[in-house]
Amino acid sequence: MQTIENVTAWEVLDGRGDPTVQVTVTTSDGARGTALVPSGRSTGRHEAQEVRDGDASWHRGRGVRNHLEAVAPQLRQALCGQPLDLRTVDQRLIALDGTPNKSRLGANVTAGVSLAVAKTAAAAAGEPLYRFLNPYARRLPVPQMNLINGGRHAFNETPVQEFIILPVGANRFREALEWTMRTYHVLSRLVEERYGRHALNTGDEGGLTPDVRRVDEGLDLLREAVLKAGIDKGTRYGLDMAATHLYRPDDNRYMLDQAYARDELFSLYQELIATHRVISIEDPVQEDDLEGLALLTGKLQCQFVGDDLFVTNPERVNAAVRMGAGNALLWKFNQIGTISEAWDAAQLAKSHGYEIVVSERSGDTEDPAIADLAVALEASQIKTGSPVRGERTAKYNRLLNIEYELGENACYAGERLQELYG
Ligand code: 2PG
Ligand code: MG
Repeated sequence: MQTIENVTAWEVLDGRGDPTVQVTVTTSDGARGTALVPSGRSTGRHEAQEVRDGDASWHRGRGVRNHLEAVAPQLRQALCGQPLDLRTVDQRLIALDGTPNKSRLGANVTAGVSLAVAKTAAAAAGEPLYRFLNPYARRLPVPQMNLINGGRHAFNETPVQEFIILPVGANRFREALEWTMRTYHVLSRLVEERYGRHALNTGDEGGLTPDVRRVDEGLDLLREAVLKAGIDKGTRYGLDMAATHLYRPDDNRYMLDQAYARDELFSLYQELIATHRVISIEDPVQEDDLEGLALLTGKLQCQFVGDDLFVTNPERVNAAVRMGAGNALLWKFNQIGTISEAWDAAQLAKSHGYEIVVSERSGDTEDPAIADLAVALEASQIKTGSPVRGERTAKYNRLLNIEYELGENACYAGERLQELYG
């Protein structure tokens, strides 16, 4: 096995123009891997913590250059000369950090080092990342295509964070992508007619930004576009409620077009599942209500995805599994801060029948690695926004490349989702 020769960490920018971490790892034999770290805005309180400089004179306090300068010698001391082995490196990072939530080194730093090591190891083996991590990987995920952005990802009056289509009936990934872009263009015309030109401005994840106050209004709009695009039969719908950010703890209500008590919210979901072909709802309740998630999962036939609720943390996934809370894991490696811990969270979830939805962050970068990770994890879905911004197309184009590379061996996860949720 090769050994790590050097680790460098620099400040670069993410897709929102905020500073983020770039890490490059090199080995004595000349292998090399570079990773860029994404950053969330609708973050969960149980996520591992980013560390930023807080120096108001540099990128509004969001800089990371001073912190990187401070931790780089420690990283080099802990890792240089060590074998190029992802698990060993991740263990060393966890030990060096020494906190329960990566708040000393910063999950932005540990996630960068961990991913850069995974890429370097793949390069050293002469394999693409997905195949290095899983030699049997050949399934392309269904894109959960977020066409309308709201909540913290857009400057509009839309309380729901993400209105999503799932092209489950496509035969291949490339067809799924064509279907969704066709729908995007039809939807753009509808949105312009009804909400005005300003609603064509895109949110953080490339979705359109009409003011959609009611949940059914957004879903109706998507359905109309899907019908006009001619892909009605093979399309299902999803929502990311990001309910943590709708929740008012003082009166225990969720703020949508009106205030909803939890049981009223559940009735709304029941209605939407029955009438609007909704097969996936992410964070349907606030991040501390695993019990509510368990109730909902037992009651309704739908994919319930834990994001802020699970934070890609094996311990939280374990708690959820024991309670029967949710049936899908939203997988973001920087929520936990190392690839191996995130990998373990996915394997644990999968072993209990949970689906995996690999996800970007709203402040993402041109690093396409989650495409490889989704294929390696055999995730049935990926969520990476609308393909009209570079940090989004980076992932879709990488998936297209993987599909071409796999050739006849490639398959598409749409059928699986249809079997599960009709
Ligand atoms: C989410 C994510 C990504 P953020 O809530 O699912 O869409 O948002 O990266 O802002 O946490
Ligand atoms: Mg979410």
